[in-house]
Amino acid sequence: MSVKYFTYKGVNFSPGSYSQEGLNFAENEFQVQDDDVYIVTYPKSGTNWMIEILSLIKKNGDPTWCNNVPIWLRSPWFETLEGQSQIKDVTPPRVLTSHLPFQIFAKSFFTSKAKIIYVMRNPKDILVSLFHFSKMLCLYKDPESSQEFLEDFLHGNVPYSSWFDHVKGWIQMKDNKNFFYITYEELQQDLRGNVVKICEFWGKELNEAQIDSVVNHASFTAMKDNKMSNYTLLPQDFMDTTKGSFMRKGIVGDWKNHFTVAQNEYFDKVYQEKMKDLNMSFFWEEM
Ligand code: PPS
Repeated sequence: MSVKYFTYKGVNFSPGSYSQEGLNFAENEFQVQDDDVYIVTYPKSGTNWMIEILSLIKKNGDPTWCNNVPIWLRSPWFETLEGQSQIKDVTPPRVLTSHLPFQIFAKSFFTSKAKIIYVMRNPKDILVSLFHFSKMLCLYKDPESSQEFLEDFLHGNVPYSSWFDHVKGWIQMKDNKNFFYITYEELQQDLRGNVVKICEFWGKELNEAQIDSVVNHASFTAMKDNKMSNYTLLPQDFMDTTKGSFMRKGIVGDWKNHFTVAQNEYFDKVYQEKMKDLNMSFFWEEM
């Protein structure tokens, strides 16, 4: 499908779900509440996995809410036009979602006591996930070839622009006590241990059985089988499930099945160049 992105303060958005006014509202007028928790991610980093985890924690491990209410209504994106109309129905403590980069995030957050959980993922796996997702979602440009998409991703010519800028922007918050960051890969390695850490960060006390329930109901299989979480309820002309599945593979390292040796070398070169001024290493680099 032919989609042309527009920019808001230099960041790409799709006209289908965003507008200049809506983004201006999200940045400058949206009122963050002190007991809000924000899931912030670059797209395809594990956003919905974290929504499911926090939905289950919010309900002390009881899956009834997750089994009956679509995931996007449980934790709307406050920068999308749909999300902005859905937020009024979210009961506190609100768990809200955003893919916004640091520099255009809701200003009122920075004077509040609200919390952010920032989820990151190996950008090579994000690229592969986004490539497949872009074929399904009417809001995103249909990729012509894997090589062209690689160039677009590395140069930030995709929705929400550059992964590098997103991570470098948000990671400045890493020492803030209201900011918790984690990777998709760490969630894969030890979901239970990280659910416990997330509960501590949020200030929620769950017993062992309740934590087990969070872990079981937030598994890839459970979410793939839950029509409230697997996005199959959306209309076909919005997300075309004949072209793929939102709950696609849910694994670490799928890039190895997609990248050529030359593409991998090129990606690594750009990655090293763009990340060299950031004095930290990421979990996926050590794997
Ligand atoms: S979006 O569209 O930006 O909100 O997408 P996002 O939710 O960030 O990322 C989608 C990818 O996350 C995978 N996913 C999971 N992996 C493991 N466990 C669970 N429970 C889970 N839920 C979602 C999903 O399959 C997408 O990754 P890929 O690699 O495409 O499979």
